[in-house]
Amino acid sequence: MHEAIPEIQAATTLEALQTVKTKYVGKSGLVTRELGTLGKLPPEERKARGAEINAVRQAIQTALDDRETTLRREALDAQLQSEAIDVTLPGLPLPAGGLHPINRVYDDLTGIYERLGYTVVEGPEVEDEHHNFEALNVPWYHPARDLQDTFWLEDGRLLRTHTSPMQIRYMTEHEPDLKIVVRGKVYRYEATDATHESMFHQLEGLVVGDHISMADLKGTIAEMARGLYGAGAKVRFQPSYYPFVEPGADFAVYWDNPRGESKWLELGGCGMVHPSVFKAVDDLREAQGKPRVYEGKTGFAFGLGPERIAMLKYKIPDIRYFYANDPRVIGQFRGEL
Ligand code: FA5
Repeated sequence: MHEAIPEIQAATTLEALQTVKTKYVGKSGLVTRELGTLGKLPPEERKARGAEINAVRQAIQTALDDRETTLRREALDAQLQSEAIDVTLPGLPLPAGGLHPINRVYDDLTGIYERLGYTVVEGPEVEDEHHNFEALNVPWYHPARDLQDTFWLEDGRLLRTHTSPMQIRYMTEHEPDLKIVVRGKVYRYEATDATHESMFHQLEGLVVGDHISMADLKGTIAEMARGLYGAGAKVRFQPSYYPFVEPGADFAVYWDNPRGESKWLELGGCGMVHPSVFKAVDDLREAQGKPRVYEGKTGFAFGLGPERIAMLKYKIPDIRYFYANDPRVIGQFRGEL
């Protein structure tokens, strides 16, 4: 039994210690069994022998308790050690996502318009013919429908070819005065090249009120150009034709930078809202039991492609890079939100 103490000392885990404990002081352990033999001794020896065994058992129990305390403390120390956090270590960088370049340009643009008091809205990409064409003064026989080749859906609906149908939707729901910009995807069934995609984005503007003039439109586009390209930015308007405006124009921004890469950037179309559009809106409102409130109003609208701005800003030579999901392109926009 005198091996008990060295065995206890040698136990390096709580499990090993439990084994030693069972071996000596468990129910059928050596010491317990020894105590059981007392009854067979002659009475005069019993007392002395009993005291002896009890002393041994006491010594073993004390050694067991001490060892257990030690092992538990060691285990706790080890755990604390392994789970310790060194708050002085530099943090691990987390892989950050990034905003797509088109969303960055959208944020720049909508930021400019929000500061001018515009409301930013979005609308459905699946449209009906009435909102995408008819109400915008493009009847079915109109050659302008060929200008925007359309993806038709099976149920006669279509993927919107521009964001202009939101002019109709918004005016049907809201009364003037109003100032909105619409952001979203548009689709055209056309061959792709470095500057044309079959899915791209537009930013549409619409302002309606009393005595809105072409001068207001030009001032607004100029303000946007300054917001994008600084105080020296210039804008150019050239007459153009869109059935839903009269007069209509295309506008370009003179893009000037210190590296001498100045050029005119053709951005989009604009014009004064055509009276036929206001009439179509009033007709829709009337059919819904709403008052006709657009007759006699004036307004301007514009629509532009943010891809053009992003291509110049980020020096992306081909529009198709935006949507090819090549991580080498998109990865360059990580981590600087
Ligand atoms: C329109 O879509 C008119 N709805 C714009 C408008 C709104 C005029 C309100 C008047 C009043 P357009 O088809 O020109 O117009 O397209 C507008 C802009 O979208 C273009 O200037 C160009 O920047 C961009 N765009 C047109 N087609 C593509 C294409 N396939 N890929 C990328 N961008 C395109």
